Amino acid sequence: MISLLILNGPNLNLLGQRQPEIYGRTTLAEIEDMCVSAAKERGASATCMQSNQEGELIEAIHAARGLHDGIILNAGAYTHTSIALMDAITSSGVPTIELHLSNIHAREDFRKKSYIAPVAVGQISGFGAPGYRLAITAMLDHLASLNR
Ligand code: CA2
Repeated sequence: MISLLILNGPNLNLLGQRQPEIYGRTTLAEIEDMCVSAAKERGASATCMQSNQEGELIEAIHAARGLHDGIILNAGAYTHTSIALMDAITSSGVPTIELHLSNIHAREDFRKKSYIAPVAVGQISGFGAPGYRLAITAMLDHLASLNR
């Protein structure tokens, strides 16, 4: 069975509690439940993790090698700063989709730079919580295309 890692970075544990005009009202727990159900409906499994620590996110990406087939990563603000996360994705070799709730290209200039994008399969940005479901579908399609 295909196994996906849904990895969320800093401050995303606060979802649904503050700034709903930007990030919506869905909590992280609701998003994680939705990811588990969406993966299951498609015959796959999803494991979810959130951390506010850059090092823990890096460890999770390293550990994903051999354990998970794909990663859906919302790296939060580390997206725009972390060469270390970029290197972790490259070294793990696990196909990764970059995900954002908001459209990072329609916001401040500093959010337009992503260190994740060059090493990701692709980017989903601006669709809110349903974007996670889109990312799961996109990842499963991508993994299937690799085996064709
Ligand atoms: O749009 C996204 O998903 C972001 O990755 C969210 C990050 C932001 O730094 C990125 O530029 C885009 C911020 C996550 C903060 O989440 C909060 C949630 C509720 C209340 C406050 C912050």
